[in-house]
Amino acid sequence: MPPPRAAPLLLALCARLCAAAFYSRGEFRLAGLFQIHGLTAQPVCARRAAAFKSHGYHLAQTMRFAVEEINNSSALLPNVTLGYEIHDTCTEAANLHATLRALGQKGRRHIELLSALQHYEPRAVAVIGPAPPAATGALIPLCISYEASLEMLSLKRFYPSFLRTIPSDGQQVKAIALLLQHFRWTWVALVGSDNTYGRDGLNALYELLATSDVCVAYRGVIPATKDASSPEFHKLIQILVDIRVNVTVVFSNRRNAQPFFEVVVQENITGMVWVGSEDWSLAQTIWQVPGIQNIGSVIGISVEQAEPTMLKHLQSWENAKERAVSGSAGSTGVGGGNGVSSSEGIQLNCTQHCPGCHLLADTPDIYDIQASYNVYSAVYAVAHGLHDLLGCASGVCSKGRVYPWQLLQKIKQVNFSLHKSQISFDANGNIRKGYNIIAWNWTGRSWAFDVVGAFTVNPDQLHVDQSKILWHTKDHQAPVSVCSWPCAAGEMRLQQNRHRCCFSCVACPAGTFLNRTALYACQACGRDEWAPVGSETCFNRTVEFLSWADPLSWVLLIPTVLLLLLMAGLAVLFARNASTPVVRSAGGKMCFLMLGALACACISILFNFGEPTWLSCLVRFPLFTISFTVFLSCVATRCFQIVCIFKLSTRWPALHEAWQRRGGPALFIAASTMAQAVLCVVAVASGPAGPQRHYNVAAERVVLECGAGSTPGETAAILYNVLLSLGCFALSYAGKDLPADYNEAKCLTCSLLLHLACCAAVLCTRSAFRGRSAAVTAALGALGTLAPLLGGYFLPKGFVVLLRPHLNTAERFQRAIRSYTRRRDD
Ligand SMILES: *[C@@H]1O[C@H](CO)[C@@H](O)[C@H](O)[C@H]1NC(C)=O
Ligand SMILES: *[C@@H]1O[C@H](CO)[C@@H](O)[C@H](O)[C@H]1NC(C)=O
Ligand SMILES: *[C@@H]1O[C@H](CO)[C@@H](O)[C@H](O)[C@H]1NC(C)=O
Ligand SMILES: *[C@@H]1O[C@H](CO)[C@@H](O)[C@H](O)[C@H]1NC(C)=O
Ligand SMILES: *[C@@H]1O[C@H](CO)[C@@H](O)[C@H](O)[C@H]1NC(C)=O
Ligand SMILES: *[C@@H]1O[C@H](CO)[C@@H](O)[C@H](O)[C@H]1NC(C)=O
Ligand SMILES: *[C@@H]1O[C@H](CO)[C@@H](O)[C@H](O)[C@H]1NC(C)=O
Ligand SMILES: *[C@@H]1O[C@H](CO)[C@@H](O)[C@H](O)[C@H]1NC(C)=O
Ligand SMILES: CC(=O)N[C@H]1CO[C@H](CO)[C@@H](O)[C@@H]1O
Repeated sequence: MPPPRAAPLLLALCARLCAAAFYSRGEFRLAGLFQIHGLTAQPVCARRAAAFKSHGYHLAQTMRFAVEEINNSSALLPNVTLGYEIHDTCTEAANLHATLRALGQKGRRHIELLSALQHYEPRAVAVIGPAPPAATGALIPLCISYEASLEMLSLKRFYPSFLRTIPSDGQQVKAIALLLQHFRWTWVALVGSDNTYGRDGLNALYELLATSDVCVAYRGVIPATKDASSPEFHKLIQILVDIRVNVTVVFSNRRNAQPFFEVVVQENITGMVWVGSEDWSLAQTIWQVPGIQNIGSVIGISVEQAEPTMLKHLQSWENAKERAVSGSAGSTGVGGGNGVSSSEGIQLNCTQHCPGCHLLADTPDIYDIQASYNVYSAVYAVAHGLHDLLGCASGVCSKGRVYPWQLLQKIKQVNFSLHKSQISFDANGNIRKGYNIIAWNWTGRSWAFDVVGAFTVNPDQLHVDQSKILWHTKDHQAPVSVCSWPCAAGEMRLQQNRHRCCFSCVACPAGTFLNRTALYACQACGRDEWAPVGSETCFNRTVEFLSWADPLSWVLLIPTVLLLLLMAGLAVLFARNASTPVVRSAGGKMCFLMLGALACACISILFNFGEPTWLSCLVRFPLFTISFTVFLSCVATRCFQIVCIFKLSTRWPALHEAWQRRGGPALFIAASTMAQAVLCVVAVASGPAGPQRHYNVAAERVVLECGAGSTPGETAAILYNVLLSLGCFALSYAGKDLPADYNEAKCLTCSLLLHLACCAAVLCTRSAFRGRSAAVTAALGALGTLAPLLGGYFLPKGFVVLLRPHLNTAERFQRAIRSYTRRRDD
């Protein structure tokens, strides 16, 4: 990249104006660029009116001190002497020239040599300067800046050989963003100065905040005028008042911040928190603005405080120098110190004031101290790089040629501790260094500041001690700056306008929850979960079934077991008295089939308890229905037979004989059972088998049931049993006038009625009860069916067999039949 066309002209102008102010010989020379003379109106450095810049002077002194200290040191660069040449940059144009001059190759004109960077050996191995001049950014082989913080300089594409010992503004922006987030200030205004520093800083901050939960209510530019009465200022302040923010970030340099705060004071703005960028937050010109005490709280970013030991050494060294100067008063040249002499005559015009300059310099302010520590670090970084490059670690330094590009590589890798702080550079050549967070303190007689926190890099972290901040608020608590107050727990934010921070609150509906990491939408719960209205979590839905441990299970199990025991007892009793007329009239061997069927039906009740499984679901319904069909079929044949004996056998004896001989009862029972079995198979096959989870019965429960509930097949099977019962009912009713001992009619009719009522109840409530209650009703229904039938059919007979043996004789039966026949014949 060739230098811009204007450069030769500027060079011609400046070459005669500014040049090395101090220099010292050495094997390796460092160039330092400092603005020792300031120019305001005309770019003529030599004017006697040239303002003396104590800031630049302090920095130059620091560089001399650092070089001397390294020279004196036996550990760093042993037996190697460093030299320096310090140029007064005076102006931007002179800065360009001074840079080129410092890098000029011995004996050659600087413009030519720019073509062969690889082989060129400049007079100085490195330049320590305020900033790489814009035109030469890419050309300087090695430049370390002590005060250029622009984030743009991190772009290694444009500034490949640029390093700095001041943190980049990108870091500062991160620190400010973290600070706003720390205090939960989500409604803030940003104003920046109208220059690269302010614009770039504000842009970066704006972009960073866009990804956070902080909203920028307003973003403005401080007018570039120094005139505090300008209406633009008042308009800006008026906007800040109108948008009702309590926190304003001022990313500005000190020059532009001063009139801004003058207007803030004029407009009587109080009760605002001002977050300051590093350039103005400790600047004297700002805190000296009259009336600024009342503008609210000022919290600022400042470069980490310099190590005090270095300052003490520097000060005593300077004092020693000063004494030496006053000792040899009137001597020519600059400083007159050890190894320092003025160079050629033309430079004198630039430094004419200098014999007395240190006397003009007032005590360094905090800003000077930080910058001088940056210069000090830069010199040490170069020394450490050189130390590495020359192989001094082995004890002897090889004093060969040093090309800046070699040195650059080494400096980028340095990692050393300097007065307790660690110094190293990141990939972009920025020093790894954090910031202090400071707060203004007006409680004393004059302005003071407290360090209230720190921002440390790698990883980026902010630590703030809130108790050290003196807030302007009445309750001395951190002020609030929000657009909308946070929603209550479980309430979703409904954005009101283009700002995310302005919202209304809506409770999350049931079945959804608010994830605290996504506050703008409620999220649906999983299928096995539920949530009430306005919830922040989902709860597991309980899986519902009738468990064995349920007290209701016990209530149902006890009668079931008793019933089973009763059946067993009856079976034993009947087996012992199998030949008695009562047992024979009850059906003889068929009694055992009936009792067995009832027992099976009773056992099927047990499958209603516990978590439904494939087996229990598959067995439960068919076992009960088929067993019950067997029982009802037996009852039906019994009733039919009794009716036959007394009524049919006399009227149609042939029919009765055929029924008996061909095994009519057995055939009927088998056929009826087969029919029911087919119905059951259809019922099981038609619906989904096995346990099913039902999700829409209740919000907080998952109902675990067999199958899909009532299928048509099941209903048909139940109806078939109802039909059978009705048949039994009709038959037993037909035999109601038969002899009492043969006649189960009264009890049986009663039990059948009870059974039918149970069936009706079960059929009607099938769809009303789900899960646990469905299992309970099923068990209850089965018990309600089985117990009356057992009681109505077998208990009276058992009672007679056991307690009324005198009624259980053949004679009594004969008599009964005879009396019946007589009655009928009458
Ligand atoms: C370097 O050593 C000389 C002589 O020993 C001493 O006067 C000077 O103050 C030292 N400089 C620094 C910076 O320590
Ligand atoms: C430094 O130089 C002196 C004399 O020139 C010599 O005696 C001494 O050994 C050297 N030290 C190192 C570490 O090179
Ligand atoms: C600010 O206060 C002063 C004195 O209290 C008053 O004279 C001045 O008009 C006020 N300025 C504004 C803009 O309110
Ligand atoms: C310094 O500048 C003045 C005029 O500004 C001039 O008269 C004088 O000769 C210059 N001195 C040197 C040493 O060039
Ligand atoms: C520098 O060295 C220190 C200790 O010697 C180490 O903790 C730190 O990680 C190093 N930094 C880098 C960037 O290598
Ligand atoms: C600013 O602070 C006041 C008083 O502390 C408070 O009432 C107001 O809501 C705050 N404004 C914002 C935007 O937070
Ligand atoms: C909330 O959202 C985050 C990120 O999207 C996710 O990691 C987390 O698991 C969610 N929390 C809940 C309870 O779902
Ligand atoms: C919810 O259920 C899941 C698995 O089903 C289990 O891991 C989790 O611990 C349960 N959560 C609670 C709060 O019980
Ligand atoms: C600038 C400075 O202090 N230079 C000195 C460096 O150290 C050597 C010897 O150690 C001296 O000769 C230089 O004057």
